[in-house]
Amino acid sequence: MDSRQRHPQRRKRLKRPLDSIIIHFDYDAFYASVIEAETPSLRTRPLAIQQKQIVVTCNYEARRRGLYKLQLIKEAKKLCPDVVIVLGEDLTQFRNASKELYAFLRSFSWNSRCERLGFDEVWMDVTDMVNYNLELLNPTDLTSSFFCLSKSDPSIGFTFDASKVAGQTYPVQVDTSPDGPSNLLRMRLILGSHLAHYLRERLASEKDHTCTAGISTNKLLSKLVGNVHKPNDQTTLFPPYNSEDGQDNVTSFIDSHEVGKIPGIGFKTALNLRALVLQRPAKFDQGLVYGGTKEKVLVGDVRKVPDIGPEALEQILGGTGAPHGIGAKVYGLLFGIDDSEVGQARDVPTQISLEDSYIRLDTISEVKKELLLLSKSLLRRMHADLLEEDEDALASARTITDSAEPTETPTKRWMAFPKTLRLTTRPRPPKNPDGSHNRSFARISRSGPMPNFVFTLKDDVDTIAERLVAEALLPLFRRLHPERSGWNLSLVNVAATNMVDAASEKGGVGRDISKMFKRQDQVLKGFKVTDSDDVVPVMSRAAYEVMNTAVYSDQTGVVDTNVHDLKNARGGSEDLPTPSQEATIATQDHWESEDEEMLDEDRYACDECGAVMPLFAMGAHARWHSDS
Ligand code: DCP
Ligand code: MG
Ligand code: MG
Repeated sequence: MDSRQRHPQRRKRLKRPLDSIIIHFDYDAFYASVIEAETPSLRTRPLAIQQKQIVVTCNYEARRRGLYKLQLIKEAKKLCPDVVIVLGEDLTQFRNASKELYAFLRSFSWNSRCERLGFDEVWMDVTDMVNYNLELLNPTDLTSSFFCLSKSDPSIGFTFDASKVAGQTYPVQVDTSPDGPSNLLRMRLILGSHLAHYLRERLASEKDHTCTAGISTNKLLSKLVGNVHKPNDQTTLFPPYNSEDGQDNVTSFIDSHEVGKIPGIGFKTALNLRALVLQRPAKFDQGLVYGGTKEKVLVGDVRKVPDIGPEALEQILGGTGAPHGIGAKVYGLLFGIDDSEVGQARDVPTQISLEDSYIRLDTISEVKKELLLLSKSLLRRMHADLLEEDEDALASARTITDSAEPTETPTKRWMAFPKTLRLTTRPRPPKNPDGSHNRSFARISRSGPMPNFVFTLKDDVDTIAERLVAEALLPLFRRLHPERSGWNLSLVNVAATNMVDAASEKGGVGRDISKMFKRQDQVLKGFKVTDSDDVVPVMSRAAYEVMNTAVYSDQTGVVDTNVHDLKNARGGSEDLPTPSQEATIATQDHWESEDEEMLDEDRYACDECGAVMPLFAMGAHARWHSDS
C-alpha cells in the first residue's frame, strides 16, 4: 500500500513561475476609515467599531493606545476611556464603500482581473500593464520614465523613477543595479511597485482611504508580503525568486510564516501539518485571542519533514471532505507557489444568501416572522446588487407600455435575475435515547422557482416580502418540516440562486421587464429544479453559458445577547451557543471565491463538527467540545 516506503521521495525543489505581476491591496482599519471619511474630526481620536461586545476594528490612533482588533469592548474602554465607539452592526455603509473602492481600482485595470476578498482586500493582476510599460522604458534614462495607463491615449499616466523601487522591499537590502541575474523580473516588479504607489495615492486623495499593498508574482505572495509594512505603506518581494539551494528571497520569506497564516491552508490542514511536525496535536491557546495555537509550526519546519512531497501530503491531508489534489496544492503553497488566477471582475454575484441562527425557533408563527425579516433583507440585497440605473429609461418605458405587463418604474433595470429560491434550515437533532445529543447539525434545504413578482419595482419591498413568504417560502418550509411542531431550528437561510445575466442576450433583455419574464420562462424550461436536499439543477446549454461563476453570501448578525449570557438567558444545556452563534460575534460579509480555502483567513471549519467560525472563536469552541 505504501509506495512511499518502497520509493522514498527526494525533497524536490519546485520552480516558481514568474510570469505574472500581482498587487494585493488591504485597506487600513477599514470600517473605522469608512466612519472617518464621513466624520473627518474622528481621525485624530481613538475610534473603535463595535459589533456585539467586540471591537471588530479600530483606527491606528486607537492602536497606538493599545487597542486591537477583536478585543472585548469592556477591555478597550478600560484601556482607553476616551475611545469613541461607533456601532458597526449594519454593514450597508461598509459594503457600499467597499464596492466603490473596488470599482475605482478596477477602472484602472486593462484585463479586468481584479478580485475582491471580503470587504477590504483587492487583488489586481497587472501583468499586462507592467509588460507594456517595460517595453516603453528607456534603459539609458530610467530616472525620468513615464507609466502609461492607457493603451489608446499615451498622454494618460504618470512619471516615475524606474531606477528605484517605490515603497519598501523584502528583504530590506536589495540589489537594484541594472544588471544581475534577476534583471527582468526585478524591473517588472519595480514597475508594479510604482503602479501600486500611484493607485494608493489616488485612492487616498480621491476616495479618502489609505491602504497597504503587496507586490509579487502571485496572489499568495502579494497578500503575505503586503503585511510586512502596515499601515499606509507597500512592500515588494524582491528577487531572486528561484535558486538551487534555497537561498532565494521567497524561501526565506515564506519559511518564517506560521502554517496557519498561509492563505489556502485551512484550519484543518494547519492542524494536520502541525501534528505532522510535532508528532502530536498542537496545544490550543487558552484565551479568546486571535492566533489559534500556542505552538507555532513554521512553513520551513513542514518543508524539512523527511520524505515530504505532494504524494505524502495527499495521503496525510486527503480523504473525506478534502478536495482532490490537496497534497500537491499545499506542497506548492509551502514553496510560495500559488497558481490560482486573480478572478475576472464581475458586476453581479451568482447567489445572494442570508441567514440567521437561533437559540430556539420552534413555532410556525416565529418562523413566519423570521422568514419575513430574511425576505426583506434578501429583497433589499437583490435591489442593491442586481439593479442598475437605466440610462435608456424613456426608451424602455415606451416598449413596456405596449406589452401585456403592467407599467414598471423604468429608472432601474435588473442586470441579472435569480431563477431559484432556496430555503435551508438546520434542525437541532432530538436527544439520543441515552440523553446525549449529537453535535453535528446538518443543513437541509428545498428549492423552487423564484416567483416572478419579486422582480416588480412597483411594489415596495415589504409588500413583496409578505407575498414571498406566503406563496413561496412557507410552502418550501412545509416540505422541509411537514409536522406543525416538534422541531427546533438553529438556523434559517434564504437564498436567491442560479443567477441569469440579463444583459448576456443581445438587445439587453434587462431593459424590458416583460421580455425578461418571457426569457426567464425560456431559461426555466431547460432547467429542472429537483426536490432533494442537494439541488442539482439540470440546465440547458444556453442557461449554463449565462451562469456566472463567483458566489457571495452574507450572514446577518443574529442573537443580540452576549454569548456569555445565552445559557442563563435561555436556559438548558441544549441551548449552549451553537457554533454558528458564536461565529456571529464577528461574522463578516464576504465574497466567496471558488477556492473556498483562499476565501477568508478569518473563517475556519471545526475539525470535530464542521462548524464554520472566525479563528478567534476556535479556542472557545474547542473548549466547548471538550467541556460538553
Ligand atoms: N472584520 C469583521 N470581523 C472580523 C474581521 C474583520 O467584521 N472578524 C471587518 C472589520 C474590518 C474589515 O473587516 O475593518 C477588514 O478586516 P481587516 O482584518 O483587514 O482589518 P482592518 O482593515 O480593519 O485593519 P488593518 O489596517 O489591520 O487591515
Ligand atoms: Mg484592512
Ligand atoms: Mg483585510
